[in-house]
Amino acid sequence: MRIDILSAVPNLLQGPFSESIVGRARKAGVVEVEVHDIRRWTTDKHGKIDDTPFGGGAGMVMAIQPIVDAIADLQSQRDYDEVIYLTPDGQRLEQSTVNQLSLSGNLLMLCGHYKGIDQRIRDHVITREISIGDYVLSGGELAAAVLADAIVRLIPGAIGDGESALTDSFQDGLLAPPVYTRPADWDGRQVPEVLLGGNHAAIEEWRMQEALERTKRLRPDLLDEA
Ligand code: 6GU
Repeated sequence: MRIDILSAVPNLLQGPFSESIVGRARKAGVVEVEVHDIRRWTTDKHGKIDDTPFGGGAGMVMAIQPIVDAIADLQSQRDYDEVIYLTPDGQRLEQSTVNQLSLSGNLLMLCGHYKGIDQRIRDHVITREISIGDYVLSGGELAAAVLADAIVRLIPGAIGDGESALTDSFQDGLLAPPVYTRPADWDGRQVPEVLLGGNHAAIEEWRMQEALERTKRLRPDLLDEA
């Protein structure tokens, strides 16, 4: 898979894609992630990438020219399955969307800034609009990092233990069960007996019960959906 990200603040995205699972997946050639500075495409002599809103009002709008030229340039090099705009008024991200996007070949992500982008780009160029929750970030970069991370960890080869992404919270509509490690007795607090016994059927049954109980208690809305 390849992920191209268009940003007005590309340096924000260096850290999240250099470490951990995404960093390793890039080094292993499982995924290519390229972050592009939108300024590279502006024809404005002062390097501007924003403009004033028609009709007046506070705040600036991202200029059309650099965005449209950047997307056209990237699209001339490869076909994108989706051109995604990260914006707080997009569709709220869920695991089902991440799963679907993880099957893509090429994804293009545009990080929103200021008051956003001209509505005509949203109507005619963008194929999907995503928000990562009902709160406002200073720009779409951190949201793009969240989205890319969630996608990349599902690509075969990104995670060493092939099973572990399948047992993530939300993959079966439930929160993940609790986990424990050594010591089995920590200042008198014991690890649940069943986990020490080596009865794998009993352990699986216990984990399912715990996942259900935890979901009922913390996220009953997930059970209503299922
Ligand atoms: Cl995608 N962008 C911004 N600026 N804020 C957000 C968001 C995106 N998702 C949630 N809040």
